[in-house]
Amino acid sequence: TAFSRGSALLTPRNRLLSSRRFFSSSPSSSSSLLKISPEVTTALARNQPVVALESTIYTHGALGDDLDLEGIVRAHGAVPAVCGILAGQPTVGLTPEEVSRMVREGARKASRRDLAFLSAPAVRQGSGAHGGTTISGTMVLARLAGIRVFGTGGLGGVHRGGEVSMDVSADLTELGRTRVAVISSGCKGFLDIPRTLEFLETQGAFVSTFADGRDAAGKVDFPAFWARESGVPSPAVVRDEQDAAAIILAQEQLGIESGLLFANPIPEEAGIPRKEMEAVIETAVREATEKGFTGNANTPYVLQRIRELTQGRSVPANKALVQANVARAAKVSVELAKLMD
Ligand code: PSU
Ligand code: MN
Repeated sequence: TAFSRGSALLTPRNRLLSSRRFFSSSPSSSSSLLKISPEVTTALARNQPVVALESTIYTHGALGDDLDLEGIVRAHGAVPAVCGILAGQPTVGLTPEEVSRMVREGARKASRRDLAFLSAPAVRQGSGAHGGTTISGTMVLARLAGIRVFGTGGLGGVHRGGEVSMDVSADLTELGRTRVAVISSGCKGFLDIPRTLEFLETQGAFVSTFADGRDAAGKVDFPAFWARESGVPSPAVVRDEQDAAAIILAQEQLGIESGLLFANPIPEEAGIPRKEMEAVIETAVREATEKGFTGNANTPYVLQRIRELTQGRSVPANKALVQANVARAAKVSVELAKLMD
């Protein structure tokens, strides 16, 4: 995705090569390995709204099979594009049947670092393991396909104690280098939110929160997944989807390659207050450390433990927030398509 990087340095021959590789009319041509579904290919070619969806939420989320995120995207007039690695084939626009197969047969959790490893079978026309792509992995695939907007649950971040363990999600560095707009309920509430925001600032990622009529002057919290409030003010605030679309387009017109985060607080009626969650979170995080759940096993373990400790109450909240984020992402993608018309 080395679009127009230092074009002054290109010789005419290099310019020709680079324009063939990166500016040809079909967005899929930037990667011959990536499979993009016909529906998504057509929508992108026509500049119609498309929303990327991650597959980790299905393969590692255990939120049930009635999320219907694709239905939500379609109901708002956009085309859904579930991203993941199906039997060794990196894919944008997985069908519901393909996603079910991944869930049934089991998938590896795949962030940026895992993509080539899991996709190597397709290079040799063979078949391999499934990869449920995280926010990081999904952003990479979405960007390669030319998708600008991605709706999901909660961003990964700097883990509590991360200043010692150095457990910092690849989602954060991805936002630093991959121009995709992510709509999430802030970051997962068991993380170190102030440090997560510091890290995103250093990475040059735009971070904002939808105000939804609240006073925008420094009073809007960056949300904490299950809770609307975090005690940490959002670095920026956006009013609505039209605002978000204009920011996304400005970033593109300026040629800034970093990503953008639009936090969408959990719907009021579905939220679990921060105070209530705090004790549960502390237990889950402590146990994960004691039992040695490090690396990419940490987040799934903590989420699973929180589910048990809340007697399942965290699940409907998680579902409601993902669905609201995906609806919002679809609206943003529709506004973006209007602006680009
Ligand atoms: N939902 C889950 N389990 C997960 C995630 C979401 O039920 O593991 C993912 C998201 O895909 C997010 C990722 O991108 O967790 C971050 O994981 P890590 O902290 O390992 O970077
Ligand atoms: Mn991690």
